[in-house]
Amino acid sequence: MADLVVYTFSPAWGLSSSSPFALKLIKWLEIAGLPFQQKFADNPSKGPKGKNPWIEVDGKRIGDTEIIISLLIKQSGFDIEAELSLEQKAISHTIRRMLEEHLHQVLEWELFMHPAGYTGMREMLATMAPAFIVAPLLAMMRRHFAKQLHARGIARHSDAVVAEKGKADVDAFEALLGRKPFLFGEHPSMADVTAFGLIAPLARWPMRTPVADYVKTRAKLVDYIERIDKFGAKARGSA
Ligand SMILES: N[C@@H](CCC(=O)N[C@@H](CS)C(=O)NCC(=O)O)C(=O)O
Repeated sequence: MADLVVYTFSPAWGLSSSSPFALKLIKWLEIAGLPFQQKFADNPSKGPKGKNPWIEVDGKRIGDTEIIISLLIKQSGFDIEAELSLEQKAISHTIRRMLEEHLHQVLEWELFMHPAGYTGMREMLATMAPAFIVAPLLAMMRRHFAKQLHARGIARHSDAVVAEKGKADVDAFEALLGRKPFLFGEHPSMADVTAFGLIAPLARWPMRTPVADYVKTRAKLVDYIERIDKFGAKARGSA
């Protein structure tokens, strides 16, 4: 396979990136055992879809983890869900959509709208950017996310309702996981690597936001995230 470069947000909270979608893609690549180089790009507007992450392969830039992974499955022949039944694949798809299209909104809301998340983001940015830029950059990011999250719907609710909605996703996911090591048994599926992307930041970040605090009380879920974190070959090249 041609050289693969993965552009992601910088590492955070002991994770290889602060971006849930980058964590998902990197975990999939690690499990596939495909070599890649991770480069940091904290401005998503530089990506082909204006979102992070994206890849560069064969001189082409490709955005969106679903499209990227479909392409890499075709190129490499590795399919993480090859052993799953059609029904299991459908369940995996449904769980992934819940996490990506709903829990992701709650996560962004906690990072940019909740005061504890916002303060934590300010501290994180202060380690990455010159001091004079931090306040205006963060204010710009908050305006951007306030608009986006209002358009998507989540920011129209009270803080308490957003927290309940996020916790409902966490509870549903935990019930589906049950006592299994991964959702469909001994090997992670697409839904598991997506859960790693979405839930690991909530389990790891130090900010006291409601859904992240809740995740940290779910011992089984925290163990599950640690299990996925250790799963897969370390195929990453130097940053
Ligand atoms: N469907 C996309 C979603 C990517 C996405 O939402 N990325 C977030 C970071 S986790 C982003 O770039 N947000 C910046 C923005 O929306 O302006 C994928 O699968 O890659």
